[in-house]
Amino acid sequence: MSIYKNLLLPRMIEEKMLVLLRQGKISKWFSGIGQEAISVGVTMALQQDEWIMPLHRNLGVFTSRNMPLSKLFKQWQGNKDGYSKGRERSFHFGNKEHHICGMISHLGPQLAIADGVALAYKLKKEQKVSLAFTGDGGTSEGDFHEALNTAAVWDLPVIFIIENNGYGLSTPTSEQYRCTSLVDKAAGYGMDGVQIDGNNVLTVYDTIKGVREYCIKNQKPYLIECMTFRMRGHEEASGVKYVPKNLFEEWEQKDPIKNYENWLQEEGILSAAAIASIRAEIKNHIEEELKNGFVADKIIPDTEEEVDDVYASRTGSAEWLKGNEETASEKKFINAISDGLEQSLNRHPNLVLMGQDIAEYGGAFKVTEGFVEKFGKERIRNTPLCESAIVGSALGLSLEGYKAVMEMQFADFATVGFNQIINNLAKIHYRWGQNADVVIRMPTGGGVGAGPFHSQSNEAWFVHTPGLKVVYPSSPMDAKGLLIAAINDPNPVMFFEHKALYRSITGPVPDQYYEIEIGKAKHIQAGEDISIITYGAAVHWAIEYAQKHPNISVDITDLRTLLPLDYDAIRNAVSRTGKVLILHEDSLTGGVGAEIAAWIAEHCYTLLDAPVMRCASLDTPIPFSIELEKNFMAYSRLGETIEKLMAY
Ligand SMILES: Cc1ncc(C[n+]2csc(CCOP(=O)(O)OP(=O)(O)O)c2C)c(N)n1
Repeated sequence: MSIYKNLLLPRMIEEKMLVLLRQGKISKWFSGIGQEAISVGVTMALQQDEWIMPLHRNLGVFTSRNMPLSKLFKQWQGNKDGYSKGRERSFHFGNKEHHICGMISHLGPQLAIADGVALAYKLKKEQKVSLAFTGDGGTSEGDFHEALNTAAVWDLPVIFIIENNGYGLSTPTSEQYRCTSLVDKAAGYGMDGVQIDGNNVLTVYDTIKGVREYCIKNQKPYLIECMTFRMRGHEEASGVKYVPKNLFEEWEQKDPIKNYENWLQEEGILSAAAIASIRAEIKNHIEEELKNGFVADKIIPDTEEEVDDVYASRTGSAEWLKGNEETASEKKFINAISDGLEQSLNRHPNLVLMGQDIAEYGGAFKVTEGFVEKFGKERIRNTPLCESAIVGSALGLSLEGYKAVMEMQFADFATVGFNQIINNLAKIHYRWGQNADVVIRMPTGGGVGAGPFHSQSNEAWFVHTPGLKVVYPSSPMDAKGLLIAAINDPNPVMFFEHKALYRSITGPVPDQYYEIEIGKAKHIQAGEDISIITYGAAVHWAIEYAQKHPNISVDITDLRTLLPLDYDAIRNAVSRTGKVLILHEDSLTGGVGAEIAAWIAEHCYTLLDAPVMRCASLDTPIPFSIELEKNFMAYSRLGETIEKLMAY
């Protein structure tokens, strides 16, 4: 009976939604009519507190988790009292209380989040699984491969559900894949799988129950291909012209609700009268909830609230560096980072490190050398070569209260995890209030003749993304304190470590655990002629220049954090000399310097005695040959730029 009610509810809601759509009361609708048995059977077979990663046709997941309909209606209308304060459409939202993680439009990224949740269950030794959905179209995405492979290699209790409804928008499966059945792919990952009738709710329910037990007992993932059909267009505006009519006729006969109703009647479980009465009851429920759902105040935008909600607030006290620390040791930049990581691992038993070759090998730069012996393979995790899945897994860990630090082997490789960083990590708190407690370490920069794909400065890509924090230390003391602060910050932090500083820069590093506040610049030295505002390795270029040119009095500010910028420090730097040079290793066009120059022009105009100048690297890819690389680097034009500025 509860299965029947749960199955009927999303169908009847959808039928109502289609009417409301025609009346212009809701904006977009992706129909799951014909596929309900999958969402409902799956959700009912799991425990209420096991995370599900649904997609756009999985209304039955939301209703079977008993989300109040009135609030769902508010969500679909873009109302403030929905699940996303009007910031997200249709099913692009989640809710921690119901253990549902909302999708982003890109589909595939959902899958790796389930890996991270399953990893958390595994580490906590909980008897639980996570479950993620994909369509047949989504199986062609790299994210599908990465997530399944990672789950298999890490022996994670995840259930992957493919809803094979024959089409990805208008693309039939014949143009989507070449294997006979999608479940055949399971073998390639070394996992088991099964293909089932997705239109039979009891088959779905029983299969998931069994597979759930298998995943928990064997600590393994499992792939289930549910054969089904989409009875309406991709979304309501897209029509169904491209689908042969006979398919609709054929699948109409296999309608999951009609068939289950017939079965219930044949078995004498429900009479026709009982069915009519359940339908009437659900209809009334929907009408009632709709009434409540339409009682909603219009959104009055509050800019402050919009901006505030981009980041999660930090709770608990911080242990700032006070300057009177009792003991300090001279350390290389790289050792300061290791120190910060090690102390954080001791401080937070829920902190997990992930990255390629970071365990026994110690990482490409040996930052985590010796960690696996101290903290074990579970917390110091070698990953397969799949940046996107690991960023997604880091987010999944965060859903279950873990902290994750991921090492990009080189900052350049963030490109293959870009979508997860930019669209999942950065936006999730604003979208539905879930934080992403993730730090991504980014060994960055050139100067070591490593060519175009091991030397890039790509911080500006991330500075442009609300929701991220971007930290870029230049000294060993700052590196340790800022890294610890980044790990304590509940938001996603991109932590840039200039590779050329790793072993060339040494400085005093307090031995104790301490934090340096994110978002605060440092005044490196006072001067009267020009102010250099800079960060990273370029701080050392500025210091060196000043030392070699005692005739010029150079004021130097190290930004330390690029998002958020310390505007007070920038204003102070401008006011000290009236002549500003912004210096960075990144290329000129669209670099962080452009943003700072624009801000100074707008806010510090009266303090200026000269135009704001920038010294940056060439607008070319970064070349391999040492001579070409030197020519590329901003450093090679620093002297002439300062002379120009001095001439004003
Ligand atoms: C990365 C990406 N590319 C393209 C799209 C546009 N798009 C949205 S849904 C969809 C088809 C998805 O098909 P499938 O995975 O089979 O799921 P279904 O809609 O059939 O349930 C496409 C191409 C998208 N959302 N994301």
